[in-house]
Order: sequence, then C-alpha cells, then structure tokens
Amino acid sequence: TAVTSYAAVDLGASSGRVMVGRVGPDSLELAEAHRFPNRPVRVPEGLRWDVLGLYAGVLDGLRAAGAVDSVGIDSWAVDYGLLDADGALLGNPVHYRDRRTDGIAEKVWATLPAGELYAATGLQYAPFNTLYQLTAARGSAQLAAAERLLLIPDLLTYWLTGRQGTELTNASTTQLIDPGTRDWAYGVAERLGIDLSLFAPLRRPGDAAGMLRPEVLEETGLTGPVPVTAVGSHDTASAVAAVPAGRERFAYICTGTWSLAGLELDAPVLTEESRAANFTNELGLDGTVRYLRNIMGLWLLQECVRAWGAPDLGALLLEAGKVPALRSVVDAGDAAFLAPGRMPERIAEACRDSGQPVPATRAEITRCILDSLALAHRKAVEDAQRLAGRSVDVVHIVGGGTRNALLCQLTADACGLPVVSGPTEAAALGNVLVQARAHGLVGDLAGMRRLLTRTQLLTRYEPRGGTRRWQAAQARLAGD
Ligand code: ADP
Ligand code: LRH
Repeated sequence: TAVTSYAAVDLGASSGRVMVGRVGPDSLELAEAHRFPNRPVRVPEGLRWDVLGLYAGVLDGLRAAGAVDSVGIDSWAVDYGLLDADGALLGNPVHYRDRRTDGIAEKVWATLPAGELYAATGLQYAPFNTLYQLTAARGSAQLAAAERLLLIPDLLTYWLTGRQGTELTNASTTQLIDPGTRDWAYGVAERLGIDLSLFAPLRRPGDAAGMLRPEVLEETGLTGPVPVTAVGSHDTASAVAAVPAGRERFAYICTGTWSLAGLELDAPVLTEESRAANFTNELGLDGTVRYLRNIMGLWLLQECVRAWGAPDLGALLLEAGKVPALRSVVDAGDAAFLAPGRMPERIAEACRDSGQPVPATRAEITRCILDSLALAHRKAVEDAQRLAGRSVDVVHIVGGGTRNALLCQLTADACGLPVVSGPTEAAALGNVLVQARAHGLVGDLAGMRRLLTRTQLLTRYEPRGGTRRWQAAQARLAGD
C-alpha cells in the first residue's frame, strides 16, 4: 500500500510548527516543514496572542509542507477568539497568563460552589479555565458583540476551511463539559449564565472539518481538494495519544512549557479528595480520560533564560548537572509562578521564604528548577496512582523536555521508576496518527502506540536510588 502524508500543525505556547508525517503500514516518519516562535504581546489592555502571526506561520508551513492527504491542527488549551455576526475576529485572543482572571474563581464559586463544579466538570482549578475567562469578560464590549466563540485550533481551522466546530478534547478544558456524558455541562452553564450557543457544535477527533478554501490553496500553492481533519486539538490530548506504551502499566508526563503528569483512565475520578489534590479529568481519544495535574513545567526555565538574555541551553544544563542535588526546591505546582517576569528573583525569593539556601548562580537556579520539577513529577505520579487506585511500572516522558536528559534522569530518580523518554514531537505525532486513522490506517489507540513503539527513538533512564532524599524533599516542601 502507498505511503500517505499528513500535515500536523502544532502550536505550543513557546513555538508553533508544521510537521509532515508519512505513514505506511509499518512506518511512521516525521519531518519539520516550518517552525516559528510564538511570542505573546503586551498591549495596554493586557497580554495577548499574536494570532494573525500564528496563522501566517501556519500558511508558510503548509506551503513548505507541499502535497499532503490531510491537515490537522492542535494547540494549547483554554484560549479562544470571539467572532462578530459577520464571522470576523473581534480583537486579539487573550493570553491565559493575562491577569484578568485574578480573583474571578471566588465569584464563580459564590454561585456554584467549587465542590459542585468539580463533580460536574472534573476540571482542576486553574485561574485560566475558559469558564473563568468568560466570567471575567462578562460586560465587556467585545463579549457583548460576540456571536461565536472558537477555541484557538478551531479558529485556525475556520480560517482555513470556512467551517466552524468545537473539538471535544479541547472543549473539555473549558470547564463546560461533563466528562461522564462527554457533552456540554448544561446545568453548569445555566447556573453561571453562560450562553452555550456561543459555541459551535461539538466535533470529535477523526471527524471531517472541511476543505482548504480556494484562497488558502492559492496562497499556499497546494492543489486541492485538501481536507482538514479534526484531531485531538488539545495539544496534550494529541501528545498523550502518542505515548509509546505497550501493555505496561504507565504514567505519562507531557513536558514543554507545562508538565502535564498523570494517567490514562477509562472513567473520570470526581472525588472530593481528587479535587483537593487538584487533579483534572480532561478528555482524550476514544473515550479515555486524561487524569493529570498541571505543573508549571519548563516555563520556569524559559522565563529565567529569557531574563538572562538567552544563554546557550546545553551549556547551562551541563553546569546545572554539576550542582549538588536537592539543595533547595520550590513548589512547581504553585500558580504563583504563572505570570511572566522576574523569574530568577521569584525562585530565589521562594527559597528564602521557605528557609532554604538561596540559589545564586544561573547553574544553581537552573538546578533548583529541575530538582523542583522532578519532585513535582514524583508527587503527581504518586498522587494519581493513589487517587485513581492504579499502580504503574514505568513513566513515559514526551514533548520538548525529552531533550533535557538531566530532567529525565532526575524524574526517574525522584519517582523511583524507569523513565522512557520520547518522542519529542509527541503532539504532532498524535495529530498525524489521528488523521491517518480517519483515512483508514493504523487502527485503534493500541495500534497507534504499537506503531510508535516500533518506529520512534526512545531513551530509557533507570532510577539511581536515593529515593529517601526525594521523600525528604517532598516532606520539606509540604512543611511536614
Ligand atoms: P511548547 O509546545 O509548550 O511550546 P515544547 O514541547 O516545544 O513546548 O518544549 C519547549 C521546551 O523544550 C523548552 O522550554 C526547553 O526547555 C526544552 N528544550 C528545547 N530544546 C532543548 C534542548 N536542545 N535541550 C534541552 N531542552 C530543550
Ligand atoms: C499545554 C497546555 C496544557 C494546558 C495549558 C494552558 O500546551 O495545553 O495542557 O493546561 O497549555
């Protein structure tokens, strides 16, 4: 049978890329067609995404990709664009790190208590969940003028095809979806006065999402018809679909700007204990639930590197590897690190405030971040197993953080479990595989993962012992 090829548009918070996946009966190859930075822009009204710049990057990428059998788009979650009655975008989409949601959750909980909200939606508290963003936007001129809300990948799909939809895995991050019915949480929306008709109808990974418009074909030099296929449009859903797991019992950590650490389940965990531990139930492929915790992730390092004028990352990690382990740790799950700016100082302050040695050099700060991330990974993997009543034998790490061997090794040490790292471009691979499946290839989720295991370069890290030191660090952080 012929090899087919798919363009995967994957927009992360730090960069966007268009990858081309070639899929055969027993082959899977991924090549980068185009990569471009994703730089948020601060304007007087707040922090915004440069969504036109991203769309231009997508068009450049499709041109570079050349002939493909289909296109799929995934991106970071929760954010959206508003359209007026003519279908025109109303303003630049607000960045999830914008401060407009400060203090909003408390207002929502006054109407719908946090416990009830969790039982109905299964979503962990994060100030930027779409529900809180919409509450913060209430009364604004823009929302008043809006006829339609499209999540970021759905907005780009609309621009490419002229067709509107709301893809389910990403919709599950709005906090307006019931993870049990996998449909809108109608009761929640009603009690909070959110008009669900703002949203386009739900569609699911694998559904047809339209055809590239003639103008898009012309601009990209492609020959039509080129279909766009709905994929797991939440990047984390696509990345989890591409975890190269066989029959083993596994936990996963999707590392990039964020670390998303947890388990794949077939039903949500909606207990009060789970809410207190801030675990989320996002929807995955084929009826799966992504039961995980959001951890600040390599954002902490990205922001330091930005503050330091972008020194060489490889050299910095080499130096960090020589710094003694676990001198000081911060809580990498703390939303206090959400906003941009002054990151080296904020890390140092957190160490000082908790009575630990204050990291001074760049290498020491980097080491503190990586130790703290590994520790947060450990805690999430441990808590997920306890809360879901499942145990695991291996931790899979996928995403940009797989390039950071020190982080992978420290995670293996902290978890006391082997870590299998790779693939790096997991979200793009998950995106490609869902498109391939929609075109009759690769079979079910297990089939997709078998193909990944056979074709992708993976690295194994064995735990080096010293679990007690990680336990002690965890206790220190918890203030025990
Ligand atoms: P996102 O999709 O959220 O934009 P990525 O998955 O692209 O994030 O991962 C970006 C992260 O990967 C960076 O913050 C950086 O820490 C890490 N990374 C990228 N390249 C390297 C490298 N050569 N060595 C170590 N880490 C790297
Ligand atoms: C990772 C991610 C994550 C969300 C965050 C907003 O890119 O999609 O899963 O929680 O961005």
